[in-house]
Amino acid sequence: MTVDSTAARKPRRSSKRAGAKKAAGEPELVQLLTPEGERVEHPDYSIDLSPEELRGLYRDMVLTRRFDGEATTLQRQGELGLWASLLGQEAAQIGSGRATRDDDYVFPTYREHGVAWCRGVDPTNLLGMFRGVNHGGWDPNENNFHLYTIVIGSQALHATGYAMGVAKDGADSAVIAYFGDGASSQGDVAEAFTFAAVYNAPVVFFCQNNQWAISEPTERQTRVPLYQRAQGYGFPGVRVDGNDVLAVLAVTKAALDRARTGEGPMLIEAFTYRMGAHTTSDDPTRYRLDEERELWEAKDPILRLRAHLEKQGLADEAFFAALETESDALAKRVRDTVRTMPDPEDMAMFEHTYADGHALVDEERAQFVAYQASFAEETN
Ligand SMILES: Cc1ncc(C[n+]2csc(CCOP(=O)(O)OP(=O)(O)O)c2C)c(N)n1
Ligand SMILES: [Mg+2]
Repeated sequence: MTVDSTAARKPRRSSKRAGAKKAAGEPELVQLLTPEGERVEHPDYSIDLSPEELRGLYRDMVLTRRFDGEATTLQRQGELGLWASLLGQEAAQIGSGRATRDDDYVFPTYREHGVAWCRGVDPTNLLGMFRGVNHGGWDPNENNFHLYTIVIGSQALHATGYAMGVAKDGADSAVIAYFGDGASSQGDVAEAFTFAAVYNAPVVFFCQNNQWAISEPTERQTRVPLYQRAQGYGFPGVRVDGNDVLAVLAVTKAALDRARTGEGPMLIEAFTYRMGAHTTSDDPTRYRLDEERELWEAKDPILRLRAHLEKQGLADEAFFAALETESDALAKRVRDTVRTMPDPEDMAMFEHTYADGHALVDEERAQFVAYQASFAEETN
């Protein structure tokens, strides 16, 4: 796979160019694959993938969507407490996830199931947390993929601090911090931008602008396109078509390479759409119109790569059929594993907050013991 990474070093601002799509009233975004599945060139970012690599990206997106759909179903069946679907954001996550190197470090939110997949985290590990049977579900250092972070925006600071450490170690790896459009309003993200800029930290800020922060639209977060915020901090920002896996891969690879070679942070705004609910606890019909979703369905990240593969004769029916079988097997494995996950010990949740214990935790443990005992009394 070859990616031209010179672009991120010298961002250009030509207004008319192939591959730079502009919706009415919106700034241009980097695009290498149109919604119809046609390859277009971009003067700043290019990519040259083999048919096998293209099929690989398609496979990643299909399996991720299937896994995500299965998780939503499991929640509806009462097997998970909650699920945050990534439906619609597969290209943003697979493109950026596949751009990372093994020695890079990833700081996700709670929705980065596709990135986790690229990093080699077993999908069933993600579900343990949403079932409430573990405190996170995986060892962050095994795949350089940090634990899911629910406190909005806080991982931007963790990533920046980690990247400052990477630079001090003289390592040539990079760090990537994921966050959403809503998180961009958090103080933690602003502080992370400042520290990253001033210390020239090797961190890429990857903002998935999925147009919504629960029920708040992006226009409640910013008066300028989000990627332009970077300019005020002194590092480059770029908006990429977040439903175009090729463009996301090229732009993220360039940004990570740039960070690795000591050129500091960069902000990527992946312009995409949350096709489902915020989480399974949310009902988006209360605050947005079906027409909006339909507009975005026409830009579906998976369908456009499929169209490209078919038009170019890069994948045959046997490939798609085999992938369908593989998807079914993944869904079955996920379902079977989740249903048989052992429940944790009642008291386990008090064990890992402090290494040496804490008076408040002791008090809470005692309260919980009393609470549990109250049930025992009732049934006796
Ligand atoms: C500090 C903090 N404030 C509020 C919340 C509640 N909350 C959970 S998700 C969310 C919206 C996040 O939106 P965005 O950053 O756009 O990410 P998305 O969910 O769209 O991926 C909020 C406000 C939280 N988890 N943490
Ligand atoms: Mg959002």
